[in-house]
Amino acid sequence: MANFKFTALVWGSLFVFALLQLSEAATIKKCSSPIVRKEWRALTAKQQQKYLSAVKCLQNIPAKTCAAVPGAISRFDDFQGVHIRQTDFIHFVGHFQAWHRYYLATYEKSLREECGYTGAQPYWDWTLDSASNATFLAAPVFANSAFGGNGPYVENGTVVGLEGVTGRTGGGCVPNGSFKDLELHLGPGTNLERNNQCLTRDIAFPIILKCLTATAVDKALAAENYQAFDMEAEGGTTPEAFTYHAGGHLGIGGAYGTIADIYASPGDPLFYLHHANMDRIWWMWQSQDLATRLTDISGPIVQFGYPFSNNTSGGNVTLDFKIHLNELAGNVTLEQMMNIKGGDLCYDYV
Ligand SMILES: *[C@@H]1O[C@H](CO)[C@@H](O)[C@H](O)[C@H]1NC(C)=O
Ligand SMILES: *[C@@H]1O[C@H](CO)[C@@H](O)[C@H](O)[C@H]1NC(C)=O
Ligand SMILES: *[C@@H]1O[C@H](CO)[C@@H](O)[C@H](O)[C@H]1NC(C)=O
Ligand SMILES: *[C@@H]1O[C@H](CO)[C@@H](O)[C@H](O)[C@H]1NC(C)=O
Ligand SMILES: *[C@@H]1O[C@H](CO)[C@@H](O)[C@H](O)[C@H]1NC(C)=O
Ligand SMILES: *[C@@H]1O[C@H](CO)[C@@H](O)[C@H](O)[C@H]1NC(C)=O
Ligand SMILES: *[C@@H]1O[C@H](CO)[C@@H](O)[C@H](O)[C@H]1NC(C)=O
Ligand SMILES: [Cu+2]
Repeated sequence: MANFKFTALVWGSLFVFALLQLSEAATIKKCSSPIVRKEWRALTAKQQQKYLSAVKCLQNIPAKTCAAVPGAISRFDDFQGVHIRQTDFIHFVGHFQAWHRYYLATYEKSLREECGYTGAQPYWDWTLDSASNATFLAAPVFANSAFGGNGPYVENGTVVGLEGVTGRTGGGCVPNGSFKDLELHLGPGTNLERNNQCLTRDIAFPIILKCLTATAVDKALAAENYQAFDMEAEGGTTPEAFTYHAGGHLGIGGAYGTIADIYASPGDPLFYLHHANMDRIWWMWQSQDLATRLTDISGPIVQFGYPFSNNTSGGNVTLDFKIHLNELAGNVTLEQMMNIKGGDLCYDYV
């Protein structure tokens, strides 16, 4: 009798288990335990070091894209190379946000799967640092134990960002922090041949004080539809029209800094923290009305369709528009990138 009950219990449990499996398969790729992306300063010192070590690991394992990118040496270069190759198709377009969301998730996946990182991609909420020149320089991301600070001032360098930018203060090789000895291999601009360079930064405070503020973020969050949101996030191409996307790139990169290079900017490891913050802001905007905003996507397919004009003569993006990351990851539709906790993505922000 006891034996029968036991057997019945076992078969009963197996039946329930099988049902659970079936319902799991029926729901496509559930995201039940998303990894959690946190602000840089919310990580413990140990977690910060683990992230930095994982990035260094990517910089030290061999490239996979050499056939297309002759100068690529490391997996870190692979990512930079894909951005260089796609720059003219992924900025000032309707799929700007989704492309960068996919790019970051793939970078995060490489850190985890190829470099043993167990955390999530951190973000940098620069609004916490942009009150003044001094508070900005004291931002934890610029610490010696983190990404290092500005480059020393140089009078004359190679312009990769904004020529004649007002208030530039650096331009030289970043002399401290985890990446002071980083050797970049690609760029400047569209160069995909081997060209060893250091990491440079050229902080220009006027852009930072204007663009990396809570006011700038709130303006984007108040947008009524995706296109208006994205136009606010991407801003224009002149200092008067810069918003927070350009604010991070040209405020930190100025004229001569790596992150100011529209093509080769992912050479600065801070790129990924700036863009994680941008992605978080998109998610914050979506989260205000998920029922509508998980499917709200539009905007020109051709580069510079905005800001100058809403030029959709090359077409508008829709949910079934495809994006890809060359050799790094396959084609996905914008629909697959709309939900950070569904489809192909599984992460969250705190
Ligand atoms: C890093 O070097 C720059 C340029 O010399 C300097 O301005 C900055 O204060 C240094 N940062 C740290 C944390 O030492
Ligand atoms: C800056 O350097 C470039 C290239 O070395 C040179 O052609 C140019 O004259 C220099 N400009 C100034 C203002 O020193
Ligand atoms: C902040 O830095 C800029 C240079 O980027 C400089 O022109 C300005 O005077 C500085 N402001 C203060 C209050 O130090
Ligand atoms: C482009 O579209 C945006 C958002 O829909 C709108 O605010 C803006 O006025 C339009 N610009 C032009 C030049 O039509
Ligand atoms: C609009 O985009 C097309 C490419 O689709 C381009 O040829 C044309 O010059 C653009 N027009 C304007 C006004 O920017
Ligand atoms: C793109 O969308 C805009 C706004 O909805 C519309 O005015 C335009 O005609 C569309 N263009 C194309 C090529 O579908
Ligand atoms: C990805 O999409 C592009 C453009 O639509 C297409 O040419 C290519 O064959 C696709 N690749 C795969 C693996 O589906
Ligand atoms: Cu980009």
